[in-house]
Amino acid sequence: MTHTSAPRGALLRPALVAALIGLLALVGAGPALAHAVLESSDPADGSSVATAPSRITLTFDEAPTPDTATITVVGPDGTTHYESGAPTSDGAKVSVGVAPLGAAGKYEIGYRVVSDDGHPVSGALSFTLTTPGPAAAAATTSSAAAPASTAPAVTPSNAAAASPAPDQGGVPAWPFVLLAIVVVIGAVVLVLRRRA
Ligand SMILES: [Cu+2]
Repeated sequence: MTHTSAPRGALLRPALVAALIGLLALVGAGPALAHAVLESSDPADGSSVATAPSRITLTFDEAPTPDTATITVVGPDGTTHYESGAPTSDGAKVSVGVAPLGAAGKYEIGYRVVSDDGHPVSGALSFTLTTPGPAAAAATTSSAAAPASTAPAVTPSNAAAASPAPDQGGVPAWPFVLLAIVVVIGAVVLVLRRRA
């Protein structure tokens, strides 16, 4: 067995060298022909962050054409944009400012750059904000104050049930409207009786 393996190895060697040369040629030609590819990001794709980032940075394997990038940051509601200002290019890094984030949840980052070879490259990634951002604090205080002022403390059980789901504010509102109508009718009846 050892006698046959030696000549086989000798015959295989030129083929292996040829294959390696071919591979090196492909690798060498590769980056010149390929588009820019996103290598990393800050925050990282799929990561969870407790503190809202003030800036999003995308790092490509090669420098995209400067001033061709667009970066969007869309909040958990799927409509609110948080990107702020025009993206800036620094070699292979493209970044954009981020406005104060809102509710905790998944934030989608969309990007589009033009490769050095002229081809547009686009993609999407996301990160999850685990703690509501500064913009959410203002929103929650205003929405928390709204049901407290409109709903009188007549039925504490209703108020307690309504607070965990503020988006269903329309459901607990009608008993109070009904109560107001009853009170008005009662007052009218009392006034009419006194006059009679
Ligand atoms: Cu290309």
